[in-house]
Amino acid sequence: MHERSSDDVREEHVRAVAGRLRAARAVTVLTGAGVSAASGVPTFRGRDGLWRRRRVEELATPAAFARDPRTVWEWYAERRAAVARCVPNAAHEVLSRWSRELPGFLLVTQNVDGLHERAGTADVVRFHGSLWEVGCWAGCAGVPRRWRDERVAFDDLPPRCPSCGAPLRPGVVWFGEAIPTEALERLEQALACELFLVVGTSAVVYPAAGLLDAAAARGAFTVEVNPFATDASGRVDLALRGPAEDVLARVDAVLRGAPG
Ligand code: BJW
Ligand code: ZN
Repeated sequence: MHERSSDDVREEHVRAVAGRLRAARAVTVLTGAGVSAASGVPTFRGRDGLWRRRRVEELATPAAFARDPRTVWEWYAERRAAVARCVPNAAHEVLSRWSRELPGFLLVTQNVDGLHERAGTADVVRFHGSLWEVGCWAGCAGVPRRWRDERVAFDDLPPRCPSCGAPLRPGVVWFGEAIPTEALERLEQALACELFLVVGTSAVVYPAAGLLDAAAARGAFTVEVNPFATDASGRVDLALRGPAEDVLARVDAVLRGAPG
């Protein structure tokens, strides 16, 4: 199913990462869409990343929503329905276990699909919001700023604010919008780590992509897990060139086995 396997990821590198995971007092993992690829969730910038021949940079903006909320909502409604049919894969499961078992572990995700949460990950920092939240586009005072909404079918698009009737907006972060305060408040903790893993992201979207350099500047050892080279590849201490669900499972097997 995958174009690449982790067969060409050297065992000594897998062991090196497991050793660092075991020894580190604090570990941060930044994930992107590639972590959910094996669950069947399309990535943004791969071959399957286009929706009706549009790029994410054209759809995921406040201006696109203001111009045509119905079309933007059609994209989100389709993605909700698709993600609802997906289940977490081995990468989510391993990260969930680490979040519960490794001291000082923190997961920061750019993903909005909720699969880390469904895998039972403790304390997920959501950098780009959630597909499963909405807010009032008019920002009216009659409703909270964001609330959970798990509908996968809508009578009419865009859905409307129950208080003022303005369109509801997806609870995600679009280009030009600020990262949620709750996520920014966790940055100090996220960067104060000894090991920083960047998994399944093209590392082109900022400020998320910059966390890697900020952690490295503070002394973290940095590792990339991705089947392909990315913007981050030249900036990490170690690149494991394979799919997350495979590479992380291998690291986890070493971690759980006899000390190497
Ligand atoms: C596998 C795999 C497998 C495949 N295993 N891997 C410089 C500094 C700071 C900001 C900027 C800057 N230059 C430009 C900016 C602005 C902009 C930006 O970064 N633009 C760039 C495109 C140039 N950033 C913003 O606008 C951000 N906000 C901001 O800067 O605010 C400033 C501000 C401050 C104060 C007040 C107001 C404003 C916001 C960015 C929001 C991004 N939002 C999106 C959409 C979310 C909603 C939705 O989902 O619809 O987030 S865009 C989209 O990209 C989504 C993703 O989270 C994000 C990252 O994508 P990701 O996860 O990396 O996916 P892909 O598809 O790119 O990559 C997948 C990878 O997986 C690939 O590498 C594959 O190889 C790999 N893979 N299978 C492991 N099995
Ligand atoms: Zn409203």
